[in-house]
Amino acid sequence: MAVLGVDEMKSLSASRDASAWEIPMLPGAAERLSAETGVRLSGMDLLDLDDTQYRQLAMLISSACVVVISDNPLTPPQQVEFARRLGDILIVPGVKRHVEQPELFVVENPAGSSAGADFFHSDASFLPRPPSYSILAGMEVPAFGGNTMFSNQYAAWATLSPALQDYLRDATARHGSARLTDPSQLTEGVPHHPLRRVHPLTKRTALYLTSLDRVQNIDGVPAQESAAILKFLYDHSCRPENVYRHRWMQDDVVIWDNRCTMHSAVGDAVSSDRVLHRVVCAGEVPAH
Ligand SMILES: O=C(O)CCC(=O)C(=O)O
Ligand SMILES: [Fe+2]
Repeated sequence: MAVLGVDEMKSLSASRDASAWEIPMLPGAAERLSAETGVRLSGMDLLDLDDTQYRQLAMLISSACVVVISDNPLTPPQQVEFARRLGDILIVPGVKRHVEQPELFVVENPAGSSAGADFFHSDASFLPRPPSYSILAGMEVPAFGGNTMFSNQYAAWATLSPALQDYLRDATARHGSARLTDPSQLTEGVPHHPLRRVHPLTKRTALYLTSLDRVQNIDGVPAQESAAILKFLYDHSCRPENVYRHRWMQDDVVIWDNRCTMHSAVGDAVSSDRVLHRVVCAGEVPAH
């Protein structure tokens, strides 16, 4: 049953708040994917967990930022059913939906093309309550090309200087999306989210950011100063040592927590058609 040992789970959270970790009593085996970020679970049927195990899985995702579950082929209804165990389903405005399963967004990259979202971002931060988990299922996976990368935004925060952490302590920034051409899709207006975000489950502090075309101006800070600081924070977050790069295998289910990670496709050419199905869970108003 037990997968990661207590000491290993604690060391995953490095010297930062080790109390954030719970020991997941999940079936199968677990393996850490990098020093800071990511755990792979194998030998587990994710449709066959009890409520306690779902809670532990949620805590594991929120602690490791991203969890890869191997060998779990999912039909669209099964993926939605699974996502519901992690939270309410969120329908993100402005993205193309699966015809039969409107909760699903289809990522489709024909052979030879490159994945579109090849810049680090946090999903749908233009919403007042951005998504918590995003669940991406590998339906058709190329032999090479089209990896997905994940940053660790807890580590990004923890490695800022105390002076910069202080500067950002109560800072908020306006979020938007160039993709949303119809502003009526944003019924509650453009949100201002804290840059320092305390995760509701782990209670750890993360740097909450998205791509620089979607996070605009730190409130109350002159435009040039804000742009320079946001660029520094973004580059700081996306440094290779703060990133896990995932090479997709058929039937991988990859779940990340948008409250503590950014992600980016690698924009190289895929060797064959690449099809991924995404469902996202509703989150809460970001708090600091
Ligand atoms: O294509 C990818 O690897 C990432 C897609 C993405 O950003 C998403 O599904 O939210
Ligand atoms: Fe995304």
